[in-house]
Amino acid sequence: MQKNGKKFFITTPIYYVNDVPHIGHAYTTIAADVVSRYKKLEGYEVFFLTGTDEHGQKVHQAAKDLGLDAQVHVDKLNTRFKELWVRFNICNDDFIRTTEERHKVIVLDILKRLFDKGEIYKASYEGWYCTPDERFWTEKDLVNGNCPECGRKVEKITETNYFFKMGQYQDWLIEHIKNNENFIQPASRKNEVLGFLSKPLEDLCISRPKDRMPWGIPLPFDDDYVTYVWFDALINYISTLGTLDKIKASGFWPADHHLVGKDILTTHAVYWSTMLKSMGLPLAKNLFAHGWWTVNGQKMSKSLFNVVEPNHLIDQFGVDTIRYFLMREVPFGLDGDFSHKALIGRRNSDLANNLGNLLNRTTNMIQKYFEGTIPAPATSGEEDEPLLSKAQETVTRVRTLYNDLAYNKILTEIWELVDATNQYIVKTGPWNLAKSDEGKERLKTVMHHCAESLRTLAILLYPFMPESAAAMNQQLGIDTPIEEQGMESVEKWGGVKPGSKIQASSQLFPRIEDKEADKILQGTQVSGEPAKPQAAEKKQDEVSSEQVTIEDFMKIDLRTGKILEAEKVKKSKKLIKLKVDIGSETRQVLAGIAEAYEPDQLIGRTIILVANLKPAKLMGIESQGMILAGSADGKIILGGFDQELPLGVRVR
Ligand code: ME8
Repeated sequence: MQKNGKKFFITTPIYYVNDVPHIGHAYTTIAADVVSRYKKLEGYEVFFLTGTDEHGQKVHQAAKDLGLDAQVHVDKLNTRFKELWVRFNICNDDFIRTTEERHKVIVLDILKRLFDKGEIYKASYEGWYCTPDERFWTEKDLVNGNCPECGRKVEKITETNYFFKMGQYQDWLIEHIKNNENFIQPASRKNEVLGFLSKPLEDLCISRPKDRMPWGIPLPFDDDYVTYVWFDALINYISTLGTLDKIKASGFWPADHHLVGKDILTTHAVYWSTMLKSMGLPLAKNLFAHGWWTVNGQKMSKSLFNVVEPNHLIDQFGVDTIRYFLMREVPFGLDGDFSHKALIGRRNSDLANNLGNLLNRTTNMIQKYFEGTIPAPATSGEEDEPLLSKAQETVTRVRTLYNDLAYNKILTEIWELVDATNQYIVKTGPWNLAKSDEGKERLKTVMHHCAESLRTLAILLYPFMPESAAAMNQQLGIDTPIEEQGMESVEKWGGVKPGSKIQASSQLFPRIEDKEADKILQGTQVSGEPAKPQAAEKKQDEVSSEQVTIEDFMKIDLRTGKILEAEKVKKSKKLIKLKVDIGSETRQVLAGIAEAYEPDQLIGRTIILVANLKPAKLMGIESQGMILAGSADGKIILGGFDQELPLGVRVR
């Protein structure tokens, strides 16, 4: 593949490490990965940056809640992001952490330069502060007295702080946005930013007094303050490249795309743009603000428990099904709802039925009619031309659609080629052609075209589903990896080599059968949380290789309790009904321990109760918790303590 000598720089937000990553973070990162991979196929030298935002109040608070030193906390949590990106096959070229020295020195250098230039000044300030968003608002910004961004309560704060002279750039910024049509996409978001800029633009408070919030980069000109987390974080997009001289020399700045969620568009469009202007650097070419995912209709956020845990989803569905679903289901820029039902639907119809089937039937027929060797085309027919021109049309359209990051339209186009190829098979009827010598000549062409269409599809799909595309390439017996074939190889039809040997393999996208689908859906119905992966169930007796965070563990409320009453449940061999005192209340609990304990043995025992387990009915009787026990060789033994503890004590 020819390199085109051009550079391309794309970024995701750097994510807060106040909690573990969720599917919303994966969404932006996968979207950036798709474009990176595509641009590489086009011959660009790509630089794809992601990372973690490790300073500020949110992160400080999260560490405090866990009783951890902030640095220890961020060192631990950033790996959760890194590991997830490996699982999702994210090909980022750098992962920047704002607590790294290489980032801090650049932030300090920029602050010093701007201070020396008179772009930063000290003043006393009274304003409304939204702690979760870490932003100051003026009275007029508030909506019904609350934060205009997140709707939460704000508190009045009077403080002396340092300010960046952001307001002076208002008119210039409005002009820039108006003159550069693609600077902010989608257009609706651009209008929102212009709306925001129609009110007077205040200067930006860029410091926090250390005695209120110590977790940040100390200001180089006043040790009593740390840098405001956004001023620090936004600089990641250039600190990755080094000093100002290096940034200019790198050829990667200005960035081609900053991908962000709509929640952080203003900070990028307004804070970051004015910061760059004051530093004398050009603005990024494009800010794309995508929409917001909800889960089963509910708002997803790290502080809510209805988060879709991406590792569980990967265990259940595989990486490429999730990458495909996220990019296909919702137009980039609009909000979407993540539902397991829709995910299963996409997997079964688009991936298993359409694409998977096309691959299977093609490789099977080449196996059957040509002993697994891709034939050279022989006699042409009138059905060929529509397929060939469809493929060329698809390549052209896909290339254009990447300019607008129209992922779902790109995939729709690609699936039109999948459909056209399936129809080509129906129209040409290989099974009939195979019946005569003349037909067999024609069959060579038909099978060649099907293989070529699949090769083209593999290349077009590679940015979205790299693993599956590589598997398709391999099944077609092609030795050259997709990365080396590049987009130029699909500009012309016929790249698949006659004589290549088909590598038969298992189905790429097995259907999720109804029974399995029901099981998955049942596990996600109530809270929107994913079902436990089956692999974990099978390995009950092994130490789980899946790690949970301390936060996950702390969601389980374990309490000491005393068994007051115990009686066997009629018609059940295993169940005993218990009355358990946990200090603040008495619970009715069913335990499957009747084969191990007589009711009388249990009364007066101190046990450990899972106190926040959702009540469930067993044999028509409600159980309001679960008591902990272990078992070996089929013998059940209740958990307990070697000394008495008061009732209702939290067990950790
Ligand atoms: O804002 N739907 O970090 P953050 C879609 N550190 N995307 C979502 C999402 C959802 N429900 N939830 C999160 C920060 N995202 C700052 C950024 S950049 C210099 C500093 C994605 O951890 C989306 O990209 O809160 C959103 O903008 C980002 O995660 C916010 O991540």
